[in-house]
Order: sequence, then structure tokens, then C-alpha cells
Amino acid sequence: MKIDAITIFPEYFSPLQLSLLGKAQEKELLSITVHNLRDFSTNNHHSVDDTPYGGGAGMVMSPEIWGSALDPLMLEDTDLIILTPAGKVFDQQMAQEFAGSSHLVFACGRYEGIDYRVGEYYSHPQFVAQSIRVHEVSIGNYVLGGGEVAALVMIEAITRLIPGVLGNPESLAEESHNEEGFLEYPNYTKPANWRGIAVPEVLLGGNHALIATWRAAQAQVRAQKCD
Ligand code: 6GU
Repeated sequence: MKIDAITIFPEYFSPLQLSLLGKAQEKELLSITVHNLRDFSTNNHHSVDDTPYGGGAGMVMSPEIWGSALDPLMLEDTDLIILTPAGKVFDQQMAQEFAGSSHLVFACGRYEGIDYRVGEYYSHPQFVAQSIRVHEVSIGNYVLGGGEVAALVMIEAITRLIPGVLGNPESLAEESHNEEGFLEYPNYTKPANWRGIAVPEVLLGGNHALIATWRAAQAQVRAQKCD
């Protein structure tokens, strides 16, 4: 999978070199390129935003600069993800869908967001015909200063689903076995008694059928608590 991220704060993406994602890039399962939006600004101050038509607070990011940054990345078969608190809320199902993509482009807006025409433009039939799909995505119902952290969250959730990226593929298999896909049963390790709290008895015996039943029931209890 190829990932491009466009941002005015490339440093936000340095954690992607760590841990499993760093290794996945070394193994060439994944290739992540971060682009500085300011490099595409042609004015003296390298500014990327302007005042909103219609008035109001804040600044809006220029469609011209975004167009220059995005055009070279809009290759055949690409998912363009525009990060905005007004987007569809990201969840595990969406992560699964994006994990099947060959090219993700994350457009990280700051200020009051990106001029709305950018998403409209790349949704035109000419781009649809090239298998370019535009998605407006939010990571939850709260407002962040920009899309960078949201993109990081999405990249972590999506890339761990790519075969070979996760260190232990059994973890993925177990996740997909349980009904909710990701709401797991509680886990314990040694010691069997910690500060007076004992590990549930059933886990200490070797009855795997009984353990599976107990875990399924516990996952249900957890799911109900989350509702
Ligand atoms: Cl994608 N962007 C911003 N600015 N705030 C958010 C968000 C995105 N998702 C949730 N809040």
C-alpha cells in the first residue's frame, strides 16, 4: 500500500517511523510519503489560507494550493481522504475497507478547513472514471485543531490490517472471530493474584472449551457496558 499525507506540519507524522509501521516500511509492505503543503504555495509568505467568502471567523485553505499539491497524487485507483470534523465518522468497518486500497491520500486541513470545491473537483466524473474516490472523514464527535492527528489514527488502524504488518497475525484472527470485531474479553497475565485481585479461576485450568465460552460471555458483558 502507498500512503501520501499532505499537511502544513510534516513533523506530526514522525511517529510513523516507529514500531510496526517503521518495520512495515522497511519490509516494503507499506510506503508513506509526507508532503509539506507550503511547498506548493507560490506567494512570498508561503501562506496557504485566505479569508472566507461571506465573512466569519477564521481562515480557509486555498483550493489553488491544494489543487497543486493533489494533482500529481491523483493517480488511477486512489482513495482521497479529506479530514474534517463534518465527515463520516471513522470506524473499524471503514478501516477494513481502506485496508483493501492500493493508494490512500490524506488531506489534512487546518484553520476552518479546506475550500469545499477541492472535494467537489476530485469527485467529477473524469476522476470517477480513473477510480479516484473522495471521502470526507472525521474520527469522532469533537473538534481537533487539524486533521493530522486524525490521519495518524486512521493510518494506524488501517495499516495494522494489512497482511504482514502486524507482528502477530493471530491477534487479528482473534479480533475478527469475535462478533463485535474488536471488543475483546479481559486479559490477564502473571501473577495469578495481584494486590488481592485473583485471575478468574476458569483461566487457570486447561479447559479450552470452557475458557472460550467464558471469554465470549465476558466480551458480551463488555459490549453491553459500552452501549
Ligand atoms: Cl478529521 N479534523 C478535525 N479538525 N477535527 C476532528 C476530526 C478531523 N475528526 C474529529 N474531530
